[in-house]
Amino acid sequence: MIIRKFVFTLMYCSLLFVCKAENGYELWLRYLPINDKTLIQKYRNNISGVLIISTSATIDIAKRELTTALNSLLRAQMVTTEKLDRNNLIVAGTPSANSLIKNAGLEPMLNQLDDEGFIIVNKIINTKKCIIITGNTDVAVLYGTFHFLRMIQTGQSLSSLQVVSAPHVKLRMLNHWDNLDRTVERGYAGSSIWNWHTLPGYIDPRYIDYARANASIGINGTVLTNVNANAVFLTPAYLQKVSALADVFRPYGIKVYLTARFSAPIEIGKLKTADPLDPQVQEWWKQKIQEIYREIPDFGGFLVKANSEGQPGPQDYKRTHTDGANMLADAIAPYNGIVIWRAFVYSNENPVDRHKQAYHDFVPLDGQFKSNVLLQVKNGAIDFMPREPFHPLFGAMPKTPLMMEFQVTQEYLGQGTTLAFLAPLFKETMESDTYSKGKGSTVAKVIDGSLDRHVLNGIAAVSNIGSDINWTGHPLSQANWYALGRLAWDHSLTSEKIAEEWLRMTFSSRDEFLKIMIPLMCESRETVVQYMNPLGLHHIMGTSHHYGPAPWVNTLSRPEWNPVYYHKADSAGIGFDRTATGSNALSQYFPEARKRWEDVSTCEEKNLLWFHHVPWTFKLRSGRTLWDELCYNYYTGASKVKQMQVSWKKMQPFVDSQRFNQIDMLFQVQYEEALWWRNACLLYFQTFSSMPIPSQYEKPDKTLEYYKSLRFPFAPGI
Ligand code: GCW
Repeated sequence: MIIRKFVFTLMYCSLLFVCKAENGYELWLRYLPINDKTLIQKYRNNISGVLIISTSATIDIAKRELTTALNSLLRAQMVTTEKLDRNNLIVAGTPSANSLIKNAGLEPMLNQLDDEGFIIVNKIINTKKCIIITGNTDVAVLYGTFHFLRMIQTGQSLSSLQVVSAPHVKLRMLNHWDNLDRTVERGYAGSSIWNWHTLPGYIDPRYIDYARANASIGINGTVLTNVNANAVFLTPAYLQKVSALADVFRPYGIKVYLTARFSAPIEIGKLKTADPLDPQVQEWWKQKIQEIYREIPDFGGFLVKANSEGQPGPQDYKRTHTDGANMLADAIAPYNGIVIWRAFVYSNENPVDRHKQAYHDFVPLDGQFKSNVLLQVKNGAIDFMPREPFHPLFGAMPKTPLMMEFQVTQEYLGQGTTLAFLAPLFKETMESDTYSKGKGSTVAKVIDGSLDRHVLNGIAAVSNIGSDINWTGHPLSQANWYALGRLAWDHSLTSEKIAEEWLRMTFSSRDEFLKIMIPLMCESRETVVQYMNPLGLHHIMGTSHHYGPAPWVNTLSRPEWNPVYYHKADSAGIGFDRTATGSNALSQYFPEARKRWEDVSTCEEKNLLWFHHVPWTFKLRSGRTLWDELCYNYYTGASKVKQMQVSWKKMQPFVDSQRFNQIDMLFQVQYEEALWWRNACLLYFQTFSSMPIPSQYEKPDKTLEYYKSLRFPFAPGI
């Protein structure tokens, strides 16, 4: 009887352990015991315990993280002490709080660091071997702690440690497009994790886990609310709720920001106008900001979408974007707050190529923004497409700090059912050369402030986080949240390195697993491009929900909301002519950058139809005609999804069954969606090319009419 009870308890515990650890909730912070016997022994020989002097909530978090992680990873009970009484202690803290660190001779290195960078080194202090994790502030120590744990989770050596690491950009932020009613615009992972109704009284433990996950990858800011903003968030009751979240995030080094609805003075302030030059409006914002800082003394600032897609803004009063941004900037400056103004603007009254509109509106304003304003620019000029050339604003506004806006949520990349590892996309943009100050003026250098000497700089991304147990819906999409944080910290990291780190921590460090999965992850976004938007095609997704293909849509009131606006297929060919014979959007790039794109024969084929309207019979480098190349891409892309699926099946021995099965099923969904994209697009474009799908390919099994008839009124994220 007792034995049975024991066995049952054991089974129950292990079940609990497996479920809890393997539903994906733990993200990359699973800290499962290291399996490799030699490795674990090596680590045990090098680590005996943790010496941390408690001085703040942040330092306590570092201490807890180190001990729980090491106890589990090394299957050993770590000593915690405040005395250097043995060898192989991890000594973590700032020099000001810990005299051992102060006297360890690290000053020259510390002086080179900002207040977030950290150092991890081996030292002998008072004849005792130890590992020091330090930085100039508590949060730097926390970042160092997470880095140190990442080294152990990824099997790195701890002898001769010489890690000195500082973030490449100051603001590393998530933008949540979360609404009051907990819907998430373009969210595919359930509802918003912010439960506004039960805040501020109830602090969901998930808020803490959110902060911890972000701190582990260096994210230091979060915009809690949708850029399509609601003024209610600025009312006293909601500010209290925001304040409760800020209290949770503060020890993790994360500041909160809100989106400011430009018409708030009218909607909640009872004023007649929101004109930024009106003294009453200015006073209203001053009072509001004072109220915010009373609640949240370290409030980060505002993110503003103005005069874009129907949002109110200064142009409603014939004022400029600078009038609007500077009014808020002046009001928030006394508190060291900032204003992040978005450059995502285009207007249906404007017949000019949408690609050109933001540049046209903002370049003349360069140099006119207050010093606490950043302009947040999407990576490309259209809208988070699977592939976009870099936005021509990068490099074109040297006097204004431009902040990068990426999209981690996969609005246009298959949403919640598709694997598209986005590090290669982020890197492709960051490594693009704007030539604004000659060769080597990369987007990365514009963004990190090094090109034009901006102290204020940052990278933001639209979050993919929701209430799903695994946070991101698709388990493999966690990697995109991770990649964003890691690249914002250090944009020189390679996609392979990021994929490897994430896979080791989130799944398995087995060679057989990594050998397949690193390339699979790194090629996944290119595969999506290939079966959705090959050769520079763009924005041919289903209108409004952006789920699946609908290149035929031409009935919406705003021209640039119709896919036909973007592909311009006709009997002569396909593609958007953005050269001098067309919209001439290319003229917005620096000559060296645009040179290769201008000529159809030198333009990289991956961007061909982005910049050119090309005849169906045009010969590409492969020797195939454009039509055949299009077929080749759609068919190859879809078959690559099949290959991913087959490869994933072989990963079963290395992955827990829950996540294995979920991903396995999602690959099947993705495969069916890839076939849908392939068939629907080719059947539709064939009505213009009048050319056959090459005979080696299986024929689409459904008609174009069938694909056109599909409707998704309840697709998520709208
Ligand atoms: O990508 C588009 C989305 C909108 C979004 C807009 C923006 C928040 O379809 O849902 O609105 O961009 O970035 O403002």
